[in-house]
Amino acid sequence: MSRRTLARLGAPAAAAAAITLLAVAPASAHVTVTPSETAAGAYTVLTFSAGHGCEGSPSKQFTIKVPEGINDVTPTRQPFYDVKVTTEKLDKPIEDAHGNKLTERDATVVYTAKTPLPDGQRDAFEVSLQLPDEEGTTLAFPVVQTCEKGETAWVEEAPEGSTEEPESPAPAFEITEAVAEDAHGASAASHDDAESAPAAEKKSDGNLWGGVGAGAGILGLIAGSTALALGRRKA
Ligand SMILES: [Cu+2]
Repeated sequence: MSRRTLARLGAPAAAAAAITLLAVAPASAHVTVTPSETAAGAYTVLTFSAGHGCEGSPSKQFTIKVPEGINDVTPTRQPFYDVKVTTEKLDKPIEDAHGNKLTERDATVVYTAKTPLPDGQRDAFEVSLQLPDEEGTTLAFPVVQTCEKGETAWVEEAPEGSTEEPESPAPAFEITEAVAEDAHGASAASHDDAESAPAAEKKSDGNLWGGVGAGAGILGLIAGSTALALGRRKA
């Protein structure tokens, strides 16, 4: 990623607005985000979609900025892109959910196209992460779309209470009320339990291998009976 792109991602909204005024994009499409979950503290998969190039120019790269309050992201592989997560040093080390000390945080996710995405075709990128515990906050993920000719910085955030959409809005959504006892909370809790109970984990590992063995046996039986069935059909 160029120094300029990094600077652009950090650029104040006003400066970014001035720059993006030059780019004329259709009102629809844009680069958008669709979260699988929006509840505070929930694990979510964000799907970023790009609906067009830069004024007709094919897209080469999408750089997604990880907002403050999120330190760890996992991108889904995308067959048409190379994906890379860049990190940055934290001012103060923090402890993650597993008790590990973190000195760095994930700063950006960069999807680089193996073949440029033609204008008029869309593509999507998934990033999984845990949402911060900040109900009611609008979470914005600024994206820089780099094209063969030019780029579009989807980094503008609508002023508080404004109904007017900026020219190139940053993909964003609102964090909703935390869900106490849903499947997500439960799975997060059991994940933590597994981490803090190595004995239980070992036991389940044993069960897992036992399960695989049994599974292989069953597969063998199925394969055998299929062969038998095929043999019968042939005969
Ligand atoms: Cu658009």
